Amino acid sequence: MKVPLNKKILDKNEECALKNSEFFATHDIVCMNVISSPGSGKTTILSRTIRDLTGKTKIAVIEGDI
Ligand SMILES: Nc1nc2c(ncn2[C@@H]2O[C@H](COP(=O)(O)OP(=O)(O)O)[C@@H](O)[C@H]2O)c(=O)[nH]1
Ligand SMILES: [Mg+2]
Repeated sequence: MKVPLNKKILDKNEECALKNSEFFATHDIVCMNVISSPGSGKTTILSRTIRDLTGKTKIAVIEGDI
């Protein structure tokens, strides 16, 4: 008899990600995750991108700190 000892702990996370993906797709939203070390230039590149796209498209940033 096989006794499973592990459980997928990211199930909820994947469910949530799928829901988000569907929402972005149906609303024609391009969503990207930017992750890198502190001081590597994330804020700089976002600020510049937002400046360049102002008036051309709507853009938003959600900041998360792991
Ligand atoms: N030389 C150089 N410095 C950069 C570049 N991008 C960002 N920086 C500088 O690196 C520092 C950290 O950038 P920041 O955007 O705050 O990094 P974040 O912590 O990833 O948000 C700042 O002093 C920026 O001016 C780049 O392409 N070249
Ligand atoms: Mg930053």
